[in-house]
Amino acid sequence: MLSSIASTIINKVALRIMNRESLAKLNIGSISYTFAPISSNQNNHQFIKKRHLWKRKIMSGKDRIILHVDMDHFFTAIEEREHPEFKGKPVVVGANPKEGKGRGVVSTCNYEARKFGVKSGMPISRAWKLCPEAIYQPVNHELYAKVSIKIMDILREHGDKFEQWGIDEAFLDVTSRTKNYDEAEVLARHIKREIIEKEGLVCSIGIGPNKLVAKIASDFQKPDSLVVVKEEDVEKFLASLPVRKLLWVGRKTEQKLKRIGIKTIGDLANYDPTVLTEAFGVMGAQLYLMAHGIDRSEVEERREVKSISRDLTFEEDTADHMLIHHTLDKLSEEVYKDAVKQNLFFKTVTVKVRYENFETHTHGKTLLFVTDRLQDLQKIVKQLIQDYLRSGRKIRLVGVRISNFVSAKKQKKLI
Ligand code: TTP
Ligand code: MG
Repeated sequence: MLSSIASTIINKVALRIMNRESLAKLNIGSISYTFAPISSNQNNHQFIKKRHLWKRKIMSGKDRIILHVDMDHFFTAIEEREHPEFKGKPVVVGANPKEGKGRGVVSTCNYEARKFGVKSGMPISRAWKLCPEAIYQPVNHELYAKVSIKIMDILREHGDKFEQWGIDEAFLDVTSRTKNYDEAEVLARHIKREIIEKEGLVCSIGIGPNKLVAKIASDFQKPDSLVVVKEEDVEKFLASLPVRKLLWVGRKTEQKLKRIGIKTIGDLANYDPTVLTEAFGVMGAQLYLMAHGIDRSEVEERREVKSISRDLTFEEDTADHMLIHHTLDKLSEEVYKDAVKQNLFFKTVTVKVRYENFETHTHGKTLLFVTDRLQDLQKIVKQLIQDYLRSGRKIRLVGVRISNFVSAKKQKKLI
């Protein structure tokens, strides 16, 4: 979330805190923070802000108003739109459940299915156990991608700045076109209505002074929600939420924080930043800032695709080299076709392997030159998978990813 400049500054501050220097000042955008020691006894500095734990001074600059829009149960909502007879019933999009013997995962499910405990990423066999009566639909990537483009085209029109964040979510900076939060709320209602009218789909919107807060707000009361968090309410809004709501806090960080008694964002905000930095390095300083709802990162359009990937879970775990190679060739073909469609040359190829015990490895190779040839891709994939096949262990899933792209247009200029 934080810009690279901000991260660099945080790095320096974190170092100063770790080196126990007497004062550390941190400037992010227009805000300046001062970490100050309260005592230096036994070389054990603690850093506090002048009033509470640290000092937060608004130096200059205009406050921003940011919207985060996230479509509700995106894939299943599209399936419901295409099949009105699904409405009101639990719907799951993902691998074929094969009456509980299926082996892939749930991509998403609608809110009716969520009541049974079904979730994204869960094995489809488990979803079947929880809700055999649900309607199970295969993933129709092509359709969802087309709808996503239309949604993004609608959203782009409503922001001074626009940034797509995933297939179904985006940030809008609406600072110059809304005088205050009330006007931003009117705009958000208009956007919700427009998406329903044009695409027949429902979304949730969060409004806040930055991307971090807007994103947490859009998730707060899903589905079909509109949550506004003004600058002055940020810390109160965040305080009772679990730390997992913060971007970058995954299960491991959550566990580590729990071990030192931190469960909520409020716990984190009140923690000694020195100890956080000692425990988590630079990430500790970032966590501390996020817990206070600080995020000066800009909304900026990134048109580039970062990577293209495809995975496949085998019908049965296998050590059959022929089958594995054949599957990887097919997956390579699929990612290759996607790259060609988008006029992309690639430089990095990565394979993913999941063994029968779910142990998962990835291994990548970056070429000296960019390529757009399927033969190159398939050859490298074969080299990369070799080490994993030697063990003779049974494999559950394989995947192929290409990244490090150069657009074909630019490439032609280079040649
Ligand atoms: P999300 O926005 O995370 O989920 P969602 O839109 O289905 O539900 P929510 O109402 O909570 O926002 O992801 C967008 C789409 O991305 C989702 O519809 C399906 C896909 N997806 C996967 O394929 N696998 C996953 O593990 C997740 C989380 C999402
Ligand atoms: Mg969504």
